[in-house]
Parts: sequence; C-alpha cells; structure tokens
Amino acid sequence: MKIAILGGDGFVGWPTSLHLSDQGHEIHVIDNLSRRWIDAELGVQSLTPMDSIQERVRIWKQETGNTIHFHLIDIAKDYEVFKAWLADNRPDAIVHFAEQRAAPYSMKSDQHKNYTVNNNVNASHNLLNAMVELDLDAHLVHLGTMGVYGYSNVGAAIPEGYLSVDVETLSGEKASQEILYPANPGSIYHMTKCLDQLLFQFYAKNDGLRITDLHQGIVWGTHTEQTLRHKQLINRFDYDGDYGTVLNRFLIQAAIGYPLTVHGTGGQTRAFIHIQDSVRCVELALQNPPAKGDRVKVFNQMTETHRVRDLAELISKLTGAKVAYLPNPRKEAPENDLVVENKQFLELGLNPITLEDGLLSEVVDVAKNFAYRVDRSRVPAVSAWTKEIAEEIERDPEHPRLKSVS
Ligand code: NAD
Ligand code: USQ
Repeated sequence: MKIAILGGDGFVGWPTSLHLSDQGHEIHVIDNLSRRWIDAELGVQSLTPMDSIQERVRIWKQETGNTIHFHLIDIAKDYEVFKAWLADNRPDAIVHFAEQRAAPYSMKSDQHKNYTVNNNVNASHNLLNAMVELDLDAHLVHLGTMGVYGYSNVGAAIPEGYLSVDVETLSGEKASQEILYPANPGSIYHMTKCLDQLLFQFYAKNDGLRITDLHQGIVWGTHTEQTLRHKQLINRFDYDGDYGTVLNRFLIQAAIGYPLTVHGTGGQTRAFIHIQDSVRCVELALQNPPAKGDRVKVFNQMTETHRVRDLAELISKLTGAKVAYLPNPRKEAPENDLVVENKQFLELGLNPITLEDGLLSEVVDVAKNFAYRVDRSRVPAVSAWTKEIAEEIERDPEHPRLKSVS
C-alpha cells in the first residue's frame, strides 16, 4: 500500500513508519517538524540523540534499501499544499499522528490552549475535508486517546468506543441505541481528541469516509525492532515535565538518581501500551478497514492498566529509586479504577508485551547511556491546570511544584 504517515517524525510516528516500510509498504512521512520546534521553545531535548528526519530516512535506505519519502507540510495551516499533495499522491491509507499531544503543554497558558485547539482540530478537519473534496477513498487511521473516556469510575468496563443505552420513548417503551461513549476530557489536549471524534462521526456518516479511531493508552518504552537496526534510527524519548509521560519519566528518573515524581497520592489508574505493540496495532488496524458507509471503527489500543503509585513502587523495587509524593499540578481524580475492554486487537492476534517482560530494565539502561543529556531542572512538571493552582504557585515560589526534588 501507499501510506501517508502524518506526524511520522514523532515518538510513535517514526517507529510506525519504519515498521510499515519494513513490510514493503510505500511510506510518505508528512510532518511540519513542530515537535522539534517545541523542544527549542521549552529548552529541552529528547533524551536520545535524534538526527534530522532527512538523515534518519537516509540511514534507513542505507540499511534496508527501502525509501521513506519526507514532505515538510503543516497540515493544519497549509490546506492547499496538503490537498495538492493528496491529489498528486492519492495514498491507499493515511495514518494521522499529527497533533500536539501533551496535556501539560496544552494547559501552560492561553496561547498554548489556542495553539493546541487550532492545530489539532484544523489538522483533522483539513484532512477530512480534503479527502471528500478529492473523492479520496483512503482508509484513515487516527491516533486518539483513552482520555476521551475520562478514566471512568462507574464500575463497568469501558467499551470500545460505543455505549449501548436504553432510552424511554414518548410512548413509554424502551428503545436501544449505541452512542459514542460520553466524552469526558481532562485537559485541553484531551478535549481536542473528543472534538476529533465528532468530526470523524460526521464525515463517516455524511460522506462515507472509512475511518478507524485508535483510543490509545500511555505509550512506554523507546525501541522497536526497526529502530534498533542502527544507532541513528533511534526513537525520540521525552523526559521533561510537559512531554515526558509517566512510566517513561519514572524509568529515566530512576536511571539518573532522581526521586520518582508521583502526583498526589498516585491513585490515578491509567492504561498503558508498549511502543512495539503500538506500531503492531496500527498495522492490524490497517489490515482491517471498515467498509464504506460503516460507522467509525474504534479500538481501545492498550494492553494493561496500572495505578501510578504501583508503578513507582515497582520501579523503586527494581532500581532502588526513592519515591517523592508531590502536590498535583493537574485537576484530576486523585484515585480511580479503570477497566478497559480491548478484545478486538487480541482477537486480531496482538500478543501483548507487558511490564513483566524485562523491558523496564532495558529502558533504564537506555536512559543510563544518555543520562549526560538530561537537564534535571526540566524534570519537574509545573504546568498548572487552573488559574487557582497557577496562582498558588505564583504566590509561593518555594512551592515544591517549582523546586527540583533531589
Ligand atoms: P509527537 O509529538 O512525538 O509526534 C507528533 C508529530 O506530529 C510530531 O512529529 C509533530 O511535528 C507532528 N505534527 C504536529 N502538528 C502537525 C501539523 N499541524 N502538521 C504536520 N505535522 C504535525 O507525539 P506522539 O507521542 O508520537 O503521538 C502521536 C499521536 O498519538 C498523537 O496524536 C497523540 O495524541 C497520540 N497518542 C500518543 C500517546 C503517547 O503516549 N505518546 C498515547 C496515546 C495517543
Ligand atoms: N503523573 C505523575 N507523575 C509524573 C507525570 C505524570 O504522577 O511525573 C501522573 C499524571 O498526573 C496523570 C498520569 O500520571 O495522572 C498520566 O500522565 P501522563 O503525562 O503519563 O499521561 P497523559 O497526560 O494522560 O498523556 C499521555 C500522552 C497523550 C495520550 C495519553 C493517553 O501524552 O498523548 O493521549 O497519555 S491516556 O492517558 O490514556 O489518556
């Protein structure tokens, strides 16, 4: 297949591009490199030394003989350029990773909120709009988030996208219907993914676009089979307070002797998936497209759930790291349970990599190799969820949220 990978220079997009190229697909990475600019804005860098995208694809060609094409396009801003590219290339499938994906970054200021909403909603809408305009019957696979559901605590498993509900009709009878699971975002970033869901629902219904939405949990790990083939193919690995995600942050913190930064009591339960499984899931989704006219196909792309404090304790046991319980900069439930259905990928043959598979130590080893690149002052998460929390921080410059724990 000819596959466009929107956001193919990112943490999940790059290993997905390599994985699909390895399987013989013709891969076109489209990326505006905004993530690299955000590194510059924040004064941080990936823990792993990343080469330019041009150099990365050159090394891939050298190692495998396969060409990955790169196109520098901002899909949120350059609608006409993007549409012209789609018209000229007419891909069979499009994998859409190209959004601002960090919840803390999306909550930093009013400018960051605007940027995240404008970028993410326009990116998705421009894509859908252009597909209809060009009569492009490509299968669109979008990377969504488990966070659209809001980590429900109702005691029932979260279904894959749709909820069966009974409504009482005017004549007093029961009518059953399936609705999109009620959206309950916990950040501006997660909210944009809820808006994406509605865009997809409309375009599948109105224009018969074939869309799969992958509601993914937190991705951990860094290597995949293909990124290991050459040191210059290495994946990016974020550790800073905005882009680093919890499990990868804990593993890096353990490697550099920094106390594990648990927010609040650490009673938050979240869904996780290893990066190798994430790329495999995209492959499985591409092999199983919905038919034209079908509703949006939703998968829960996660393999296990864990409570944040249990993760910290597990890593502490493995590495001897200390655990620091910090005031939470986010507005979120301090404790929640989370049960998630993920039958569809298992039935399609996904064989999940779990935390017990020894990969935790592998990640700590990667982090130890590159520990010299870590700026410890960028480790604390300081982005506040509300004005009240921000004001508290401002009033008290000694507040532990602002101080590096050491
Ligand atoms: P990332 O920030 O590393 O990659 C996103 C890529 O998209 C970057 O290379 C960026 O430059 C590009 N991009 C952003 N806006 C663009 C635009 N307007 N035009 C062109 N390119 C643009 O993020 P990631 O961790 O690889 O996540 C990829 C997708 O998966 C995101 O949509 C995210 O919401 C979703 N996701 C990620 C995780 C995770 O734990 N990393 C978990 C669940 C879902
Ligand atoms: N947390 C800590 N300590 C830290 C960092 C985070 O306790 O040092 C806590 C947070 O408060 C939160 C939980 O860990 O309760 C998860 O935070 P996270 O930053 O790992 O994940 P999140 O903000 O939800 O976002 C990440 C990705 C996002 C993706 C989402 C999937 O950045 O793109 O959509 O995971 S999910 O969480 O399932 O919604």
